[in-house]
Amino acid sequence: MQIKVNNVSIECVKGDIASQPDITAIVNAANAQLRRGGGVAGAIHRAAGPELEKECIPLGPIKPGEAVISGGHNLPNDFDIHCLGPVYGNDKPEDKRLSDCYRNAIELAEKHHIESIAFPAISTGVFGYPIEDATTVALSTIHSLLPDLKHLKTIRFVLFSQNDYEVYESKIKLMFSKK
Ligand code: AR6
Repeated sequence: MQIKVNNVSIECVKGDIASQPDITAIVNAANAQLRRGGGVAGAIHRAAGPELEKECIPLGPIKPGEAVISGGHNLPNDFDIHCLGPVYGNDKPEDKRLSDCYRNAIELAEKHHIESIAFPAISTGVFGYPIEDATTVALSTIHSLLPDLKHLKTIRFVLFSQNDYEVYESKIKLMFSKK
């Protein structure tokens, strides 16, 4: 689904974050060391090739809520933005740390004059953040940043499961349609 707000397209799709060829920057749900991992990080590093990890390791370690930017290497995207989400139950306050991820990623994208960005549902896999709450944090953070965007024209959320897609779809309608 897609909604246009303030001239920015807010989208959600069901799919693989590493297969978004029309997007300039994709976001990685990274680990602190910025090494290959499972889930999103595994898919991104597999598609990008070993040079991505070589570029990333010197940029780490990063703390929960932080974001760093690298090239896309063999991915179809020019950039990867690597965020470390909070481990649910550990990195408190989790909502603040998760919100920081989205805000820092958007700020990096704007700084590099990036027009389109795709996010996975950061922290909702191995890190255990409940999808409903994580979605509310992600969307309210993006909503609050919309008035300040100068370069970004597309913000896409890429969800792996049908359930996660439906959570995003209903919350996007709720939070963005009347604005
Ligand atoms: N494309 C889009 N979404 C995906 C993909 C994919 N290819 N694969 C999984 N998801 P996770 P986290 C969904 O665990 O919770 C890694 O090992 C998945 O269903 O990738 O932030 C890192 O190295 C879930 O909803 O990220 C870290 O150690 C969401 O993406 C740790 O896991 C995030 O799942 C980070 O954990």
